[in-house]
Amino acid sequence: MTNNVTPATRMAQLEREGYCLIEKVAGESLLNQTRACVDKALAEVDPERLAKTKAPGSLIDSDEYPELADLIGNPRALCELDRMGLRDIKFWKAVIISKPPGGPRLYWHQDCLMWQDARAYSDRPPMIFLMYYLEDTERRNGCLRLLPGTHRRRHILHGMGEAHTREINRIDNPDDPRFRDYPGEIDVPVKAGDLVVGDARMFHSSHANRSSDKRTVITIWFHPFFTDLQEPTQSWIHDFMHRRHANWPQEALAKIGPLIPDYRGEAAPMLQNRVPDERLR
Ligand SMILES: O=C(O)CCC(=O)C(=O)O
Repeated sequence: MTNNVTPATRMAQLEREGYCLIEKVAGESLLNQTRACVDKALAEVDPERLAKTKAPGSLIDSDEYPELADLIGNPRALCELDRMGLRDIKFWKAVIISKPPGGPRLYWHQDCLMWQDARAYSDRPPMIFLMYYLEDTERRNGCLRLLPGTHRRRHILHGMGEAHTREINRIDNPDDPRFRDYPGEIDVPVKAGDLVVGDARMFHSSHANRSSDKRTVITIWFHPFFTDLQEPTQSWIHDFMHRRHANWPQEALAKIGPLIPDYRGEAAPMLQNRVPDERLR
């Protein structure tokens, strides 16, 4: 995609294919600050925990890392999303996913957690990801892979099990079909600082890292048009975000102020549901 792509064409691509790319959204200083946070998180993580998530690489949540607030609240990204027409966006969590040299490919999965919500069967994504890669990526060091269109269309992968279970994270079965290639898949190589915006309902994965350096992505989960989601969905996002980021200092929370969910209704939080029903065809 080139720089003369307009917000409207990006939005159309997000709706049609499930993703779009926005170039040069994080500058060198923000990238370096985020890389320092990643190094700290990787130094602190229990190696036994890393062994349990061999397929993705590190899966370190933002709970204890308020240093990520600048990236999550990055005004350049928020401005571009606004220009695309994505409004009333609320934050759920961010994850540090660092694939070490030699790290294997990731399995195909989709991350929508609210398939009971009518929004999951509409053109308006109930949940989107913002992926910032901290290194330039290509197939050799584990770039992102996507199956465009699968956010709105049933695929054979929908019947192959849920994402992020212990077994698939540990690669108990290297022949699991979720590690295979599928017709229509594309590679999404990017430059550090570019932003991939994607629909959480779309199947995605990554290539193995065959380079001698680690490859890290910060995945940030947002919910656009928050108040248009069903109340139990809003309640769950609110509850999760506030509980998991309870230790963040005010200064960090202030950097993501408009993104903080503020559900004030009475509905109990939804139960997570990763499986689409018959409404997905
Ligand atoms: O590691 C990657 O490139 C993809 C990360 C991913 O699949 C996710 O954050 O859900």
